[in-house]
This record gives sequence, structure tokens and C-alpha cells, in this order.
Amino acid sequence: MNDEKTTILENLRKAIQTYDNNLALESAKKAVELGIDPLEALDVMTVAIREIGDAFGRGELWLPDLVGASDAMQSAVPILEEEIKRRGENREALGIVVVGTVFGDIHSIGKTMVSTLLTAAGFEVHDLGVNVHAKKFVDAIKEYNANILAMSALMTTTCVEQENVIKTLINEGIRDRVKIMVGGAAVTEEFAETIGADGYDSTAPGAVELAKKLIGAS
Ligand code: B12
Repeated sequence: MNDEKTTILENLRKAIQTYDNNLALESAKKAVELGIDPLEALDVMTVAIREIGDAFGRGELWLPDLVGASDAMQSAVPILEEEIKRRGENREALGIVVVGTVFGDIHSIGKTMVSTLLTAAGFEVHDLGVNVHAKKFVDAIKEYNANILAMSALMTTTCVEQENVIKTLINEGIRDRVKIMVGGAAVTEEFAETIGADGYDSTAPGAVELAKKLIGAS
């Protein structure tokens, strides 16, 4: 198992580095077949895609590289997410969460991981997708009677939109109805405090623990 596991995890890493959708998909399927923890498989790919992002940031890679790595990751992610949900089936409903990536930002992978893990942990999750306007968050919180709002932002230019959403909730008089957690590569603990969010975490498993803590379920 150990040799096979190492090979599969290595192939997942390689698939992201070489933009190989097929290798990503097949390796994800093998990971599930072999009973590898899907979170471990997601971690390996997350590290690899961030390295691609760093190289892009240094001007060593280009947008098509981000697209290639992202396509490869998104070939594997649904298989692993399905397994995460399967492992978490039959949990008791803990709370109602509205999730989305903020307006101006189309990065979806981390936000979707957060949604999946919250669902697997027993939360009722309403994922609004990406590029979500403040008004849409407000409407969804009212419609689903949510008690948690989780916002993702990956860019320094869009994390400020999280503050705009919080201000909109205050203006609508519903700020105190929800606990607000924020995350995504551009967000920090200090920033979360500055904008008046209730919590921040840098990982998707951490988002689940935070959500439980915020509603007093842990
Ligand atoms: C893949 C990618 C893309 C893909 C996205 C595809 C998709 N469907 O998501 C594509 C190619 C489309 C893309 C486009 C762009 N990108 Co881009 N992208 C990335 C990259 C390489 C990886 C992002 C990712 O998926 N990471 C993996 C996931 C798992 O990590 P994550 O999202 O951070 O989520 C984790 C945690 O943050 C946390 N989390 C996430 N959300 C939440 C929410 C809560 C509540 C909590 C608690 C936790 C939490 O949990 C997750 C799992 O642990 C990053 C590099 C990086 N270091 O992040 C650049 C990066 C984010 N992109 C960048 C840029 C500049 C762009 C573009 C502007 C490029 C361009 N010139 O067009 C466009 C922006 C388009 C837009 N308007 O949004 C920059 C942003 C720079 C900045 N600081 O502002 C980065 C940092 C690259 C860089 N170093 O320059 N990108």
C-alpha cells in the first residue's frame, strides 16, 4: 500500500505540474480505490498549484500555465470531493452556511473545498459560486435563514470586497444574524479582524473547525 500510495500522490503532484488532466483524473480514482485519505490527496495538489502560482507571481510562468494547472486540479477534485462527502454521510445537521467567492474574483477551487468539507461535516451548505455580489449574499442569507456566511477571496484586489459585504449586511440590519468567516490566499488573520469578520482560517479543514466553534458546536 505504501509504495502504491507514494506513487499515486506523486502522480497527482506531477499531473498539476505538467497540466495532465488525464493523469489527475486517473490518479484521483486510484487514490479513492486504494482508500487514501482524500484530504491528503487534495493537500498534495494544493501545494503543487500554489508553487505554479508563485512562479506565475515571479513572472516565470504565464496565464496559460495557471489555466493548465487549474484544469488538471479540477479534473481530480470532483472525484475526491465525492469521496469526502461519502465518508461524511449521515451526519446530523449542524448549521446553515452560505458560501461564495466575492465579486470580482473567479477563483473557485478553495471555496469549493470549503463547501465540500462543511457539507461532509454535517452543515447545510448553499454554495453561491464565484463572482458573488454583496446583494446576492444578503438575499441568500435571508432566503436560507443561514447562521454562517463563508467568503473566499484570492486576490489583494478582491479581499476588500469581503469588507463591502459586511458593510452591506450592517446596512440591511442582518449583520448579527450570521457569524462571518473569511479565507482565501489573499486573506490574513489581521485583515479579517480589521474588516470585522468573526473568524479566519487558512485551510478548508480549519474552516470546518472554525464554523463549529463560531456556532458553539465544538
Ligand atoms: C488556479 C489559479 C487561477 C485559475 C482559477 C481557476 C478556478 N476555477 O479557480 C485561473 C487561471 C482562472 C486564475 C485567474 C486569475 N488569477 Co489566479 N491563481 C490561481 C492559483 C495558481 C491557485 C489558486 C488555487 O486554486 N489554490 C488552491 C486552493 C485549494 O487554495 P485556496 O483557494 O487558497 O483555498 C484554500 C485556503 O485559502 C482556504 N480557503 C479558501 N477559501 C476560504 C474561505 C473561508 C471562509 C475559509 C475559512 C478558508 C478558505 O481553504 C482552501 C483549502 O485549504 C493562485 C496562486 C495561489 N498561491 O493561490 C493564483 C492567484 C490567486 N491568481 C492571481 C491572479 C493575478 C489571477 C488573474 C488576475 C490573472 C490574469 N492576469 O488574468 C486572474 C484573475 C481572474 C479573476 N478575476 O478572478 C494571483 C493573485 C495576486 C494577488 N495577490 O492579488 C495569484 C496569487 C497568483 C500570483 N502569485 O500572482 N487563477
